[in-house]
Amino acid sequence: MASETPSRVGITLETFILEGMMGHPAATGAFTSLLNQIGLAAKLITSKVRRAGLANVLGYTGQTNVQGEEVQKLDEVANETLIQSLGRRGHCAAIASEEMDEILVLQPDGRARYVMVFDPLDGSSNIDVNISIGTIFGILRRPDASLSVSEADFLVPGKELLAAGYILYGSSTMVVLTTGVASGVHAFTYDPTVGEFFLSHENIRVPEKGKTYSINEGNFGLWTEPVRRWNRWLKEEDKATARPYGQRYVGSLVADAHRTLLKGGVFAYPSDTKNASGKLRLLYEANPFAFVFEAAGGKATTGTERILDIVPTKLHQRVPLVLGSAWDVDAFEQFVRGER
Ligand code: AFP
Repeated sequence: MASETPSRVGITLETFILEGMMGHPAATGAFTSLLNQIGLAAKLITSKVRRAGLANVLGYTGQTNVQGEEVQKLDEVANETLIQSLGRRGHCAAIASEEMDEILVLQPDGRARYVMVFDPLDGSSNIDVNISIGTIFGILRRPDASLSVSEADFLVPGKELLAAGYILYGSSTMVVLTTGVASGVHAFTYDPTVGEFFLSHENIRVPEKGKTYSINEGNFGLWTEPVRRWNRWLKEEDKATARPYGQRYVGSLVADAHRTLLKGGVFAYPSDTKNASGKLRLLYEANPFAFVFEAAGGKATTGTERILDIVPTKLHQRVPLVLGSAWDVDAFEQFVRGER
């Protein structure tokens, strides 16, 4: 009888990474070190996020606190924390951040073979109301490390990602990480009493079909007709397909996508008359999540095209994003094609 792989639930993020991300060929010392630096940044940012509510006591952002120090905006703090953590070991040649207009070179010589994309604090308009926010990241290998690092290193399709994931600052802090389909998606929950992330959700699989949808429904009047028809269809009664679906929308991609990853269903931010190319950013939001969802057995599309196939033309490119359970994403595409 074939023996089952023993569960690793309970091991620390650091041990998990050191064990080689399940034999991923790219898991060299440099790559594992980079992943560990993300773990470190997650600890540093979470400690700042958890004190954010005290900004009201210590001084509002942009103002001077009782110690006479300028209180920095939390998304800037998260951005700087990531830059410092990733710059420390010299393995990251450059970063592209949602917070910065251009790439930032961290290591100009050819020894650094990786670049990173991130949205340091996504959903930041939710900070003031104490609702979940997150950090999203992706790691790419430089096509040719002997050339000077440039924007071209970042303008590659999401299917080239070596690793991607996010940090969710929710009721607990969680790091969700994957190096692709072969290694699966794993979540690590932070124990603040010992200052470690522990593997809590091993090999996450998105349910094949869900029963919730997540969308800013206030945009109904701005959507295209196929999107409106899909939305009305979700609310019709049909026992066989578990409709009507429930509606859940936080307005923080990390929170909405994380729930969709665990519970199934569909998250959508389609194009509309206000945002002709959608609202979310391809490099910092759509690609890392598409990589995570595909590695967990789900799908991610613009409605007409697989997200991970898109060749970016600029750093801050926006894209319509629909991700979730395979059945639910397929249904959205069928509406767009006029098949339903
Ligand atoms: P903020 O970072 O400005 O709060 O935007 C969050 C976000 O980029 C993403 O996390 C949400 O899914 C999406 O925007 C919400 O957009 P709407 O407010 O238009 O629904």
